[in-house]
Amino acid sequence: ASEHEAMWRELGLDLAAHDQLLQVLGDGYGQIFLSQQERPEGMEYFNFVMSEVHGLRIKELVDGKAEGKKVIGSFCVFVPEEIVVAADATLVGLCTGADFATELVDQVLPRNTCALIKSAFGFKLGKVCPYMESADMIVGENTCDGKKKSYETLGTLVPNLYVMDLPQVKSSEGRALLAAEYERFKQAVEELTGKEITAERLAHGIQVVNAKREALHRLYKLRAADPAPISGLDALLINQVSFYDDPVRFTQSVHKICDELEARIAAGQGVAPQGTPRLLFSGCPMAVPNWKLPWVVESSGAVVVGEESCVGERGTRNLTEPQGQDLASMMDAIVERYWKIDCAVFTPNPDRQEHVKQMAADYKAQGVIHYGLQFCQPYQMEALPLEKNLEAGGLPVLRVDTDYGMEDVEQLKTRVEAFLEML
Ligand code: BJ8
Repeated sequence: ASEHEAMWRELGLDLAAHDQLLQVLGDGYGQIFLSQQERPEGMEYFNFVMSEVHGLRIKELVDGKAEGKKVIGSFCVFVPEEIVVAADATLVGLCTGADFATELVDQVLPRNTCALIKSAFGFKLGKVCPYMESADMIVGENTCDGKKKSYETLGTLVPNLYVMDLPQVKSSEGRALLAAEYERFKQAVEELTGKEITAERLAHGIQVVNAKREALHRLYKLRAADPAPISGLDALLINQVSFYDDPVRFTQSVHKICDELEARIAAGQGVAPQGTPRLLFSGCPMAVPNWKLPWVVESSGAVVVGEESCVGERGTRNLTEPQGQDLASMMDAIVERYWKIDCAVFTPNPDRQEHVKQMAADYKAQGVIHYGLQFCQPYQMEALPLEKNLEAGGLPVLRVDTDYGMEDVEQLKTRVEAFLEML
């Protein structure tokens, strides 16, 4: 029995189901990650984090709660972490990348709901997510129709749902809505934590979160090298861990691995030989433990060099850069920073196309794999014009629509191999 069993029971987890989940997670991790060749030594830290993702990290959160440190869960990169950190609370990602308790989910959501939404419900209904159970507040956001309508149901399943409204058009009215919603969120966080968010505290929140993003920017840049110094799988994992880990410790660990990657690049070392086909991912977020597509791609003889995704550069591209050190300037900088996120729920959304092109050029990708989750209308709708635009510029695109099931792995492998041959 795990030393954490009492804690899990106290959080209300279904221990038998939870054991089963950890077993599957551990097996999948071993098969997909630990079997990779030439992994950087710095990945040891992330192995450890993953092995303790429901253990030590939850213990840290629970211990923090005993001292009054609140936990806030979110499903979207529009929830400003700066504000949460400013109130000495912890933001954790609740998006999930695996099917669970599917029979229970089918009783509350239509079958044609995307796997990401279903997964969050499966983890709640199956009582296997210690993050969800330890959250003092869960933030839902009005983005795609699937998410915003499903929060009406989620609100009946969790006691502490807070819904954030978001604009869909980048107009001045849209920006004003975002600013008003961030102000309302700031007040809600102050109420939850009992801490007033002063200019000094917010400056600290901005500094901590920017430092995390800058560490990731350093990692992204190093992936431009050929041979690639780190696999796409490991880089994705680091992005995924950024949603759970303590931000300061995470930042240090990313810099540490970057030091190692720099040395590798200087020595001409990589995870795959020079000249290995290089691909860019673009599309829906890949939440932990969704490793299917990069695993298929990298076991087919290619290397993934970037993710145009919210678990990737769409989520971390911009920094919060206040013009002044007063509260109003900082809040305005936060609005400005998130306003630039080019999620497909916005209409129109031309920046995303430019970012995909820019990333492909920066990381010397020879092709783009568009990753759409089945039933995700925003990203599936954008995939077609994006494909046309990129191919007109000479960049081949493979459009993949899939879910979290493993039934299509062989078929995906065949398609990826055929795509690689034509590069
Ligand atoms: S900012 S991408 S994290 S909303 S896959 S649930 S869109 S039907 S996740 Fe997202 Fe925020 Fe946008 Fe990023 Fe809906 Fe599509 Fe499902 Fe999705």
